[in-house]
Amino acid sequence: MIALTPLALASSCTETIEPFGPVPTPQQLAWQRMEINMFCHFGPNTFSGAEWGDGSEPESLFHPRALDCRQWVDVAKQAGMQGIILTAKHHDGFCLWPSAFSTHTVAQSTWNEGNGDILRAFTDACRGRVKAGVYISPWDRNHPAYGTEEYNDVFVNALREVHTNYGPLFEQWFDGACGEGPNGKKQNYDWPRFMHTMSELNTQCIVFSDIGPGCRWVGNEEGRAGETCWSTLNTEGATPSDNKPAPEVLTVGHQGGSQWVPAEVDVSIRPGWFWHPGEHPKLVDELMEIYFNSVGRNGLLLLNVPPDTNGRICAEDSAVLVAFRAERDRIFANDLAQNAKVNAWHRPGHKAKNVLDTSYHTYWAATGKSAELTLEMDSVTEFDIIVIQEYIPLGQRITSVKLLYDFGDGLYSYTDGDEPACTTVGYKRIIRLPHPVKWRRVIFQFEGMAPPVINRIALYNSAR
Ligand code: FUL
Repeated sequence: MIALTPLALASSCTETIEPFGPVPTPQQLAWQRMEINMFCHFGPNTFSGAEWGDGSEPESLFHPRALDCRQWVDVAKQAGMQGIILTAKHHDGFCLWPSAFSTHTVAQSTWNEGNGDILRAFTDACRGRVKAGVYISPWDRNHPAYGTEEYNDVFVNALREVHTNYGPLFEQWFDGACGEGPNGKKQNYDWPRFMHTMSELNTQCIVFSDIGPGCRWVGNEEGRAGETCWSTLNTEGATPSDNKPAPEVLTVGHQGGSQWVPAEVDVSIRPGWFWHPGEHPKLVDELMEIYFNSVGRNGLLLLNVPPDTNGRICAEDSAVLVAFRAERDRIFANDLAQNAKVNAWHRPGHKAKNVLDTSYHTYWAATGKSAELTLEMDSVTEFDIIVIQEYIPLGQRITSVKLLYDFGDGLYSYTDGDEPACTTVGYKRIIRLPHPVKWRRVIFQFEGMAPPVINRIALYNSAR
């Protein structure tokens, strides 16, 4: 007989759970766990009132009066955000850094006598406090080479310049828009080359485009992921821009899709992407709705908060963001399931009780594709919000969740008939009930393409 050391005994009791299907890279996982990031649209449009400048704007138009990128970071942090993505170049072609590959940049402006560099100020302000990312529009309505093969070189050079001289940059945002340039021609974007350049320049960077590879467009700009939202997508044969899957497909993703390309939900706090006088931010309730429909549906929320003509985030917007954070903190302060007894069949070493702790990497591994988990309390309480998190490092598996609850006189179903409470779960699913329900026992019935692996379940009462 072989004598087992305690360590060997412990490890022999913990089964290794194999991943199912595509899984996130460590960078994609870290990205998804950021949950909410800030988008900053800033450039000549901030001063002209346009949403899409046509590239003929004089460089002198761009003249922030009191630029303060540190204030953007302060606001983002107060709002609970961990990353900011700046439009270093929008469709008008104006570069917020003194690019050597354009004559339409901060260097030609009168701001700081042409010696200023917004991208530098931005990345310096972010360093050590939040992660910095960039949006660089391939569509360029100013560049004389746009519409010719030479422009692809220009664009690759600009990418090289930004990712070599600034950073580290955690996300590169490729807008899929492709319109006409100053000579009336559209560009044939060399997407394989752009993507290849990114993989050469910055292996840590999450590359956003309509179809990834780091993360994908969610198919709308209203702040809404699909009720069903897969982080997997079939990207074979597709390219960003003209040859992308239909927006409604991007909203949902593909069950069993071949690549891990999670949804990023970009939406603006204001009616426009750029700051314009006379426009106002959304209300806290609208932002909460967006939060539930994005983060609560397995997406990452990229909330645009555009700096104003001073080069600062205005008080009205930061006040709403602080209130938005306070509302999330209030709702999610008290997990009512914390002291529950948890019961479920489990794989060795991956107990059901792991769903209650807040350590990310401990999880419950179910024994079959159909699995049931019960939470039981000593007394009756009320809840109206349920948070479920699949342990996505092992893949996205769950296809439906049914919910039964009981406060003493029999089992109730949250939905009518056989309807599930939700379909996909993924990184995070937040189910909202129309009104608080009393419970002593809640039963979750999961169905998955593979046995569910869940690292968190929590119950909240939003009315408190
Ligand atoms: C779109 C652009 O056309 C808008 O101006 C904005 O930048 C948005 C985030 O993406 O494609």
